Amino acid sequence: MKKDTQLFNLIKKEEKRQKSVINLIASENYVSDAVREALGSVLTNKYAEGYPGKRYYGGNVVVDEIENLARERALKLFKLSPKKWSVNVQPYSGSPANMAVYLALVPPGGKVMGMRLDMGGHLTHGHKVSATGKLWQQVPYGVDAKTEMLDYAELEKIARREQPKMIIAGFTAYPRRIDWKAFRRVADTCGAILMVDMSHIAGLVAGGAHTSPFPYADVVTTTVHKTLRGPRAAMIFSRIDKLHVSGSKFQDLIDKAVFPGLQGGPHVNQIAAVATALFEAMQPSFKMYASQVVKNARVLAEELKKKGWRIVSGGTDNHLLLVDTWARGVAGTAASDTLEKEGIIVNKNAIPFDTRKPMDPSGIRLGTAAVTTQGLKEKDIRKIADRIHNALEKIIQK
Ligand code: DSN
Repeated sequence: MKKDTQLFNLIKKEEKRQKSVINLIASENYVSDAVREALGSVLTNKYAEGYPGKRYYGGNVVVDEIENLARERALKLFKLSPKKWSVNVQPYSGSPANMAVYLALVPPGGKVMGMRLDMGGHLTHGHKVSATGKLWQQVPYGVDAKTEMLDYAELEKIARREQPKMIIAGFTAYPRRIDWKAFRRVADTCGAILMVDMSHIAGLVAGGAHTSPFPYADVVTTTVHKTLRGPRAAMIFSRIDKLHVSGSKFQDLIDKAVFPGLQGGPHVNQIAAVATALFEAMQPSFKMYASQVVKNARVLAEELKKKGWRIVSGGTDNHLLLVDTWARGVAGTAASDTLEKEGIIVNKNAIPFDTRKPMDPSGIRLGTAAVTTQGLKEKDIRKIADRIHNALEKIIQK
């Protein structure tokens, strides 16, 4: 067959781009060759609708072993007993994973309490442009205006007043430690299910650099491709001992919602790559990685602060930080475009109580997961902070 050099060259070009930039996109990372090998393996040829031992297609003996291995490793990595927790490793990515949990556990039109998108939540936490906000009713919450951090007493008030069926804890742009126990208390004030979406910090939880939500949550969703450094994919964990008001097990409702409710055949190559990433995250070196990610983010925040940039909430406890560039007259788009020209890739991002529009908000979001994978340490991060500062200063001087 004729070789598709056009596409091959584009992939090479993107590979070169990825290698030549400083990637500070908080939700990205660089996977290992082993993860990419699994993704590009013959497993992509296989249909496997159903679950291990209960498939609609023949020829799934090996695939069953692969999916079971991914499930075993997922539970082991997060120190979960298979007697207490179940995991579904079939979601194609984070948005369908979250959607599946809603479909499984909350009747259409029911209230779900989630963080507002412009305060650090995710579209699928009930935002009106997402199907989750059209099929369910979002009870929004945000951060405190002064501290720019979660105010759990305020959350409790909202939960008591609104009586949501489910509360979602987990964020895409929240730089601070999350108090899972406080979220449990909030959920218990109104008998809500507590769903944690730990997508951003899953790698930190796995590596012991953030407290685990599992002792407090009923359901935990996560993508695999952020700090966890796996392929684009997601997982849904649910407590086995928890019964839904309908009397069914959470696990059964969630499995049905993923397949056949929302998805068709699972991407077996992706599940194998998830298993590979979970294996890698169990190695002692991953603990060091997770702790270095946090150290690097902290140094980046401190250095930028010293140079006069306002960091939302005053700093960071995890892998990301938000810089309020507008405080010095630099809009988010100008900041991210200028940095890209300097070889530093970030994303523009709304800051809490943003007065500017989402397409050109007041800040940028910076994360250290990808650069830490490349081996960067505090001294390198200080140099990056200098480069960011110098580039942004140029805009102010214009
Ligand atoms: N789009 C992801 C992020 O950048 O945080 C969340 O899904």
